[in-house]
Amino acid sequence: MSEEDWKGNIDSRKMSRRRFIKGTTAAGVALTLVGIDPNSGTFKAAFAKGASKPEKWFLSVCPYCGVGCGVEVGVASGKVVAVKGMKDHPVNKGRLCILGKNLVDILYTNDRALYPMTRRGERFNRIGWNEATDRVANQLKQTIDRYGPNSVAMYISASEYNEEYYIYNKFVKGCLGTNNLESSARLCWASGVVGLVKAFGADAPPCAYDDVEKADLFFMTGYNVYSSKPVFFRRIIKAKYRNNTKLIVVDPRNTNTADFADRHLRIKPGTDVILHNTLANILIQEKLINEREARQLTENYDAFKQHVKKFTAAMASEATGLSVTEIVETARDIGRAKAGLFLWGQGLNQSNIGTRKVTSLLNIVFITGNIGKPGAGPMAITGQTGAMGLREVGGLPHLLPGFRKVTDDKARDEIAKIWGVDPNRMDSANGKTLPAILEGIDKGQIKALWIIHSNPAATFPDSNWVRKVLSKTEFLVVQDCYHPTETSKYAHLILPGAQWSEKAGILTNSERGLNLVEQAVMPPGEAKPDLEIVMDVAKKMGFSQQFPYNNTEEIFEEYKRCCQGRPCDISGITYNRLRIDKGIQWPVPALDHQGTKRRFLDKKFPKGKLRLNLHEHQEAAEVPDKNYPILLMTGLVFGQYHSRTRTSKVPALNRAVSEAFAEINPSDARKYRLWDGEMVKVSSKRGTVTVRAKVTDSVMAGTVFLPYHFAYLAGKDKAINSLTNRAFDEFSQQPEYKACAVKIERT
Ligand SMILES: Nc1nc2c(c(=O)[nH]1)N[C@H]1C(S)=C(S)[C@@H](COP(=O)(O)OP(=O)(O)OC[C@H]3O[C@@H](n4cnc5c(=O)[nH]c(N)nc54)[C@H](O)[C@@H]3O)O[C@H]1N2
Ligand SMILES: Nc1nc2c(c(=O)[nH]1)N[C@H]1C(S)=C(S)[C@@H](COP(=O)(O)OP(=O)(O)OC[C@H]3O[C@@H](n4cnc5c(=O)[nH]c(N)nc54)[C@H](O)[C@@H]3O)O[C@H]1N2
Ligand code: SF4
Ligand SMILES: [Mo]
Repeated sequence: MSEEDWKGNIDSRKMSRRRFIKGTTAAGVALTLVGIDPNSGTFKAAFAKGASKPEKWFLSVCPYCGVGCGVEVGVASGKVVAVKGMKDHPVNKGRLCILGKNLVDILYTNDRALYPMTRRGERFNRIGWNEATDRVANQLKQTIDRYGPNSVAMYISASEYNEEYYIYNKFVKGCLGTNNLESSARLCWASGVVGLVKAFGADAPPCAYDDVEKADLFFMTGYNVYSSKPVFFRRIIKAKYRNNTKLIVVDPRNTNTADFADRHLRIKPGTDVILHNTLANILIQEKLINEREARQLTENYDAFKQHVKKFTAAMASEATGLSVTEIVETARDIGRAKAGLFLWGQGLNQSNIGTRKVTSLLNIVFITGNIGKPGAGPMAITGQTGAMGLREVGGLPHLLPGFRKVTDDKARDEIAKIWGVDPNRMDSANGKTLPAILEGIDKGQIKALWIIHSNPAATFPDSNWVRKVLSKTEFLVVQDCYHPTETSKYAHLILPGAQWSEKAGILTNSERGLNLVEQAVMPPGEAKPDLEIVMDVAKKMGFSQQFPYNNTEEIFEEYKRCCQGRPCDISGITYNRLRIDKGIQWPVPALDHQGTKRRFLDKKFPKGKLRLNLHEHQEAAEVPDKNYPILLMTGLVFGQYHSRTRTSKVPALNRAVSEAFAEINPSDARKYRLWDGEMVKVSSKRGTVTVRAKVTDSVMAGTVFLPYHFAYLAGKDKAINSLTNRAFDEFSQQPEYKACAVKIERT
């Protein structure tokens, strides 16, 4: 497939589909599938330029998306020289997408953070580890003595290993005595998880990737899987053509994913709750569901039936911009399916009503009985590679290990015992979410922030405001594997973290499967594994007893005790077992237990029955007006990742996309007299960026799409998040990245 294909050029996308279908008949499904995207099917090892032959291969997992593809890392003379997909790995069976395939290039760059550094005015000076950790320990201690434990916070990632989350948790909640341990999952899957909790009564992802081959319907909404999970998308498409599985895609944009759909519902942005409630109503009115079963499965079916009555197809058509026929036929497709998989992404989560969008989708899953059977259910594949582990270990301000809550007295006692800390030291109130932490700094309530493995100056909305807040933080520690990053620029202290392949740990993927990541090489310079840095500081603060570990395996063994008898029981997992059995899915209560592919086959749910949540639609926090007449949607592109600290170093990826652009509908281009390829100014009330116009009917008239990967390091006027709005979902506090008002002008 040509470059143009995934840049969003409509014509070439059509061609790719034609080519795909042609290939299906000619060369057979398997071969054709490689043709979806040459980079999602590669088995070949990628070698560093001029590298010698690997002397040894190590087990690993791709550090990018939540699919969690198994990787082997080839090492020669102490350096990573090759990467290949793991052939016997159940998730990817040897395949990698363009991101995973090019991992070698991210390691040996000239902007790796190699030494601790301290700020002197606008410059950073190298210091030793002893001085650096002394400083963190002293500053945290002084701040806590003066202002109390809740004046400090740690902000981590959802791309880390379970052992890392465990150490941060123990340090922040058990030793410092605050629950202000927050993670980038807030920006990513918070609404999805809160939705699951509201519906199931607990965080309860039920499905397995193997459900893909068992389904006869894929309902995929707000999810550009072609670009965001290429290896998984390949599997979806393969199943679709082999088994004739129907693919319905709901997306306002004409994405590459939508191009493969049997039915693409080009929904008016933001109106998903109306669509979902209407589909439910039609399913009920046309008797396409088994009401008796729905009543048995859910606790409030009759109230729900009453609630959705007013959502008629005519009303939904008006609100969503879809035709009555499209809506009714979609309901019938869902009603006819024997096993439907419902998959969603950020088009639902990243909205001021993200949780409502998710729960209204789950309502459809439940009333149609698409739960507790193979091939059916809500399949929540998180964005980041460590997101599931983060939830199990409790790396969030309301959780403790093993899906326990910080507000639960018994839970705190149980964990305090395992941690060897005084339970009275632990806070019984939820800690602060990232929006509240940043607000807290702005208001002077939070004095010290330690950021590990995240780049909020690039990725949080309204980034001009974020930069202002970071620059007034009294003590800001940034622990990253690169410097400079958008965020490290504001640090008082920079700590060099080892990155992927330079440290060990376990990752849980989106289907609850655990995999071992081995340390393949030593970190460069004086960089250290993130958890070692945190333990060094903890020990200097007087908590040596709590951190006696010699290696990550010992940390894992202690963490395991927190999971015994919990939904995520992993008593049957050891490092050694994971060297052989890849991707065992929790619960795994014993060593001879094979893991649990699918949950709830017995229809026994955490709270007995499932809950149908009754919600109304609400418009975005900021809607277009006279001055800012266009709706901005942001999202990802194939081949670039997040703030690009890693992917901007990879030539193969930069050949694909190396600059920011704005997809603009031809009618808007005419209106504002813009040419394809020229530089345009996109402004919101909060900021302005200058990007290249890409005129395409991939986006609807009155909307514009910008990839969010570009920020200040790409150029002063390139920070896409300087445009976005600081509006959050009412339940999950996830930002509304998919809607704000902008204007477009010629430069
Ligand atoms: N290449 C690449 N892959 C990645 C990442 C990356 O940065 N780059 N990041 C990873 C991470 S952390 C994540 S979270 C995932 C995200 O993966 P996705 O969720 O697939 O990505 P997005 O582009 O954020 O959003 C998906 C779609 O939502 C649509 N959308 C916008 N508004 C609405 C709406 O109101 N309703 C509906 N139904 N749809 C709407 C957008 O048009 C977009 O196509 O990708 C992961 N994979
Ligand atoms: N406008 C807009 N904004 C968005 C989104 C959107 O759709 N639109 N999507 C949101 C989503 S879904 C997400 S997940 C977030 C992502 O937001 P972030 O997590 O802030 O983004 P990353 O660029 O992945 O930042 C990770 C940082 O950790 C560093 N790093 C990598 N590996 C290691 C390591 O092992 N140790 C240490 N110490 N550092 C490491 C990287 O260099 C980088 O600076 O962005 C969100 N922002
Ligand atoms: S699909 Fe996701 S996990 Fe697999 S190689 Fe690509 S980015 Fe990595
Ligand atoms: Mo994400």
